[in-house]
Amino acid sequence: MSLVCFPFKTEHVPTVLRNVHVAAEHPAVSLVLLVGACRNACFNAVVSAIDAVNASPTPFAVPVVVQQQQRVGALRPGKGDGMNSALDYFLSAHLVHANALSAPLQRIHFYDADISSFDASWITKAEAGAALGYDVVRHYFPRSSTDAQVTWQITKVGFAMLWPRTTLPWVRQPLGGELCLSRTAAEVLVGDARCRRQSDWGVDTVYTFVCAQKGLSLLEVYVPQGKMHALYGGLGDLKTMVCECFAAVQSLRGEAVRAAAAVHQIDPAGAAPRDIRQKVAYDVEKSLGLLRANWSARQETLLRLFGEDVAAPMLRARNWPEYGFMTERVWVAAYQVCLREFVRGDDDWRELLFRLWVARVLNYTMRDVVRGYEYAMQANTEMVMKLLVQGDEAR
Ligand code: GDX
Repeated sequence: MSLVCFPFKTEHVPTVLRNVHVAAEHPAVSLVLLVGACRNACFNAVVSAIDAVNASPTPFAVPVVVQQQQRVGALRPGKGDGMNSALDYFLSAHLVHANALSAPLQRIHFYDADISSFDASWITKAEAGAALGYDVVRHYFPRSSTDAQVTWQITKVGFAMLWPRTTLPWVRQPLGGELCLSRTAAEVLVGDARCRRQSDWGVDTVYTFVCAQKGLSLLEVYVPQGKMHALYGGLGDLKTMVCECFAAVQSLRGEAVRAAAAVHQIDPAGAAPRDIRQKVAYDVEKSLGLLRANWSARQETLLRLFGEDVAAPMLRARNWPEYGFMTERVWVAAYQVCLREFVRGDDDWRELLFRLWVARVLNYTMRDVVRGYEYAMQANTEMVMKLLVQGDEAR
């Protein structure tokens, strides 16, 4: 039997409640856990809404628990603390809920709380994969060509550069917040100091990495309807995520992963629906202004660590939004400098890394996305493939 966890911070409460109903009514689910970031207005509203259902003539059929996340890690308290708290709860839930649970729970599912396209099929697909014996089942789905730019430019590039011969660069959505772990996989993650420490957005990167390094088997299941959820405005909304996901890759760079140690199967994808193909995931005009914002004299000095092909146009971008220079080749070279030099807690480094990434996303948007959905998605894939070949040639 399974636990479904929704980590949440500030979300539309009716959407959260709808998703709780979906999970609680699923025949494979014995417990639903909502892990809130803090006791904010959303947290209180979720507690009241759950209490109201339980006091009604049609209460939930399984226990629905709302908890504030524990402080588990050592970095910014964020979604990582939420997920790690949920794993702890999962492992001992049969002791806390001895009346409702006759045995230890076998699987834990994670879903972002804000998915408006969430339905029972997400759980059913993951359960079917887990029943085949996979330790980890991850969901993947069609995404807009301008979405997932933390995944493509930060995580996939880093995984391909650092571990080209492993399954890591092939994980479709390595940052995805929708996944199902067997009890064995949960025990592996709880027992790993790197996962416990990662309290911020880097948690998805580290979970994905540790699962591959420890040889856990992985199935990626396809969700054709995609993930409809609250979208961001400008790329500025992603600054913290960019820096924390990059820092997570950087923190792992000295680690060894055995080539193709783990079983990894991918359910084939279907054609992306029209609304996803046509969606522009971020506000381009708003994002252009980011290239000019928040410069400091020290950042200008730090730019000297990069080649002239990065430093000169970045300096010009203080006055005029230049991004044409940030081709894949230039981005890969800049990424390597950042891997060596970036300092997680240093605001100037965070601004600089973020702005380099903005230039890269704008370059990709104006050069590849404008040529159509297939062209853009192919460009993303080819960027990763080229790195794999280069990694191999460098051996
Ligand atoms: N408990 C807890 N604590 N929950 C949080 C926190 C936190 O500090 N911060 C966010 N959440 C919840 C949030 O309410 C939502 O349910 C979920 O975590 C995801 O957050 P959201 O702001 O919707 O993230 P976004 O931008 O949609 O990114 C998600 O998808 C990315 C991806 O698939 O690429 C998120 O799951 C990322 O981890 C993932 O990389």
